[in-house]
Amino acid sequence: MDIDQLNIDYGITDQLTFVKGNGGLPFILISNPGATALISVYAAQVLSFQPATECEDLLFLSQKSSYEEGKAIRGGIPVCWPWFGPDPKDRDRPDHGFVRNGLWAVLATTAIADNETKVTLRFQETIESKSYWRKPFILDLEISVGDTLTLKLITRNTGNKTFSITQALHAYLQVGDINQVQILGLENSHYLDKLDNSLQKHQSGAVTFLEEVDRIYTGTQNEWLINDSSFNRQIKITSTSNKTTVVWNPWEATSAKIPDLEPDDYQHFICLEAGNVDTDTVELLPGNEYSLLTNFKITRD
Ligand code: TA6
Repeated sequence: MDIDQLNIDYGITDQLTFVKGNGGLPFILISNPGATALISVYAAQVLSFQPATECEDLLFLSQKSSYEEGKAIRGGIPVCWPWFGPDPKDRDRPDHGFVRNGLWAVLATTAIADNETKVTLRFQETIESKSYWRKPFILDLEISVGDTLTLKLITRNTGNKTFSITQALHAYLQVGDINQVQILGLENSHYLDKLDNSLQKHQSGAVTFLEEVDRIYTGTQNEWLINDSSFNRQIKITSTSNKTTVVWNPWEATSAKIPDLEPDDYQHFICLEAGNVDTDTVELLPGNEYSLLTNFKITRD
């Protein structure tokens, strides 16, 4: 991608600039009175979002991440699509689908207001993507950067046969200290414990972290609050159209097996992922579209 041409076609004076990012990948820098953000066009991944009133980023981004075509960037908000987790057909296709490992196209950039900037990225089918998934589709991600961050993932079925997907916005949310974090909004729900043969278990109180956590909460509501007393902040997340919520922290032993994480990184993030996962599949009839929308807002008492 030609960075100069992208700036000519889509740059917005005083708000949005394309730059050559890590590994030479095209990145988008947004700076408006509401917030600053960094987005990788490769993978359509928001890497950083910091409201003007905050001194810490919303997102965790690993210092050891790869920035290489074909590899996932560790941190920010990867897009998992059209399947979540391992290849559902066991055909050795990439975990979490193929769009987090591919180059997207820039469709539009807009200054919505002085303090809000919107970018729309599109994943276009390629010969390589067709080797993973042959269904005709258009996938857009709209990213709105202002006082809050909003992502809208829109799947369109452009073929003449129904297809199904699972998906998630795999947000790596930065926290000050994992031991001082609780998630509210999942009380009295059920989850499948991926660390215990996907047994169904009951969540009684707030979610806290004392060990590795890898859970799929089913039939959930669409509003969560992360209390982070170390950073003295709350992250309020709202979402639409998802019935499942994934919560993940790899803790010490699993982190040690993940080469693009530092040993103590697990203390500084949790993944809370709004999605349609496991049996919560989305079926799309020919010509139909489906949107998954999530908003992130940092608040303080
Ligand atoms: O979202 C939770 C999860 O599915 C975990 O099971 C863990 O595998 C994690 O995602 C990260 O996956 P990745 O392929 O990015 O290493």
